[in-house]
Amino acid sequence: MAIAETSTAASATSVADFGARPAYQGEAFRALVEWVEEIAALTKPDRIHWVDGSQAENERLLADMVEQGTLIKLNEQWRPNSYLARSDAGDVARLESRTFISSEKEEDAGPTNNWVAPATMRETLTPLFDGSMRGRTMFVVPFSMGKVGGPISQLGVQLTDSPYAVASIEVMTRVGEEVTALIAEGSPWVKTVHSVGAPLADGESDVSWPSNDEKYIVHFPDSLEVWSFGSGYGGNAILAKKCYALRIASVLGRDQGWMAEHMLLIRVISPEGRHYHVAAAFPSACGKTNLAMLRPTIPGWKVETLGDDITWIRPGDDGRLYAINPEAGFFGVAPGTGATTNITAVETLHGNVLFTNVALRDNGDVWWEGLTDEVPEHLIDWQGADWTPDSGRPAAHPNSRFTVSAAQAPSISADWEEAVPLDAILFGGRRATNVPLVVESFGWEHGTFIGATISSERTAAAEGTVGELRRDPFAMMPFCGYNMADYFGHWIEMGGKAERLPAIYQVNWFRKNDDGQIMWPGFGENSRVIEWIVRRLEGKAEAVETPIGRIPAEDGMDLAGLDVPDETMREIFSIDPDSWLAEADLTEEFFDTFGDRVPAALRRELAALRERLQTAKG
Ligand code: OXD
Ligand code: MN
Repeated sequence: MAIAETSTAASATSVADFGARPAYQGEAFRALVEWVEEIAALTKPDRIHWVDGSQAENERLLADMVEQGTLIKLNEQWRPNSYLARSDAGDVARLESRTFISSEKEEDAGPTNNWVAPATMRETLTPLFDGSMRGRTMFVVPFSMGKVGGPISQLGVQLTDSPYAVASIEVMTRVGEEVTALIAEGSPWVKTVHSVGAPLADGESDVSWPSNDEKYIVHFPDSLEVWSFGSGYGGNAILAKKCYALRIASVLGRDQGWMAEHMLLIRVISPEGRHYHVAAAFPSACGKTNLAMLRPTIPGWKVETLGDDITWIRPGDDGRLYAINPEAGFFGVAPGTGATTNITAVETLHGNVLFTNVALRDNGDVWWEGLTDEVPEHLIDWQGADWTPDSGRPAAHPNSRFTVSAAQAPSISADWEEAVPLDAILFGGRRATNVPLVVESFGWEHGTFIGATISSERTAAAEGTVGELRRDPFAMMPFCGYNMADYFGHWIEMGGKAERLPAIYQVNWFRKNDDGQIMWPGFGENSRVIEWIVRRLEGKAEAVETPIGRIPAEDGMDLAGLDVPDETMREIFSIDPDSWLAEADLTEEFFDTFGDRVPAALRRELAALRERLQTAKG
């Protein structure tokens, strides 16, 4: 096969330069071409298509996928320029058990990651990728995380045999010629290789969602590469997202003095018109998109969206930390997104959306649980079967998704692609017990301790007793590309890299009463917590010191018009030293799983917390 040229025999409507290799000269571009050739020699695709990111190319890809049966075109009247994909039933989510950090040394991956030595892993992967793209097109997708050429941005190239992945990457990142131009000029870039692992024999017809039962999502942090095999779904296939923007980028950040975080990013505008930038880390399925698109219930306040999932942070020249959302789109969970929970997201999805595994309405539009209060009488479910409300199963897969451009959100900031100075960082988990609605840390090291101890109860625990805690430090448990304890150390170190650090807060929307009911109304009312935080930043709100941090003084938070009894508010903020001491023991056990790699500053924070709790007990 002639690698340098694109076959024009793909279809009768091919134009000569569709997918052709761009004509750059020079060493840097040659290195890219050589790598593409090397991977093609291994994977043996029928064709190579260099993606230019143009609209015409995108339209052609989508049309080809409709013809092939991978995509269903939705009714233009209800959902213009939108498509539905139905995945294989065995390929519906990120797979943490098949995700590997193949660093040279096992201790550099740490106890929270699956580790296999790089040489052994390459011995496993090479035969899998050998011929894995046969009968298919290999797409070369140059992408930028962050605006092309931006000061915090990074480049990558994904080779993939999945046109669905190409269409998704085009929404989630900036794809195209401008990126190739930067690579040709010598900008560094990261190599990512993806195959659905379903080669086609001569004349074999394709299925609508090709994949392989065997799956690997592998990161080589020492050579800055990602290799993903067997899955076409989400983070397993859009390698720019979790694989690059978190796992590989966390390694780059460690080595280069910046941070890659699993955080949403918002701008809060006070009634006086002042701007504050807040990043927030929550474990998956804790309402990140809702906070990213918050509609404040309190008059005069406004929240603008900058990002919903990932934030990259770098020290600026002025002594502050600056943040960007490296992504260009939202890959959000559909179920639970509705007019009452997140009307902004619903409005964002008016058109130009790639849906995956949601249900299809009889009118050619989509539906999922929670979109409307009224449940349609008949649907085609995510697997293509007839569905009625009596079917006894969800119509949309619980992890069904929308892929949509961030620019489409009505709440997006006009300058959302620019870096913003960070004023506050929030850490939240889903805690039935112990953790009050909001706590202000005593400073960066205490805030780092709070981030390192984020957790959620595994089961509904009785009030006052700590249940088994599922740890998710910094909400990065599945996403840190190196030893988590070293990552804690990197956070401590970053505290020395800026003169004016963001203030750090712990929040918890999910505390329950004795009857097991969540006490705080959440959603838009979370703006009251944001308001208190901003007023703290301005030095205008009162706080009281407790052993675990500072909480709002009585009457310190604006609760006007809120229907939560004083008694409940007291419970939401109550701190039981005994229960916290028990939690401190669990934290020590958790730290011990990392042995002596946990930074001394965090051990000190734990000791200081225990001391404050003992003092409070008297
Ligand atoms: C996500 C996740 O899909 O965090 O964003 O799981
Ligand atoms: Mn996420």
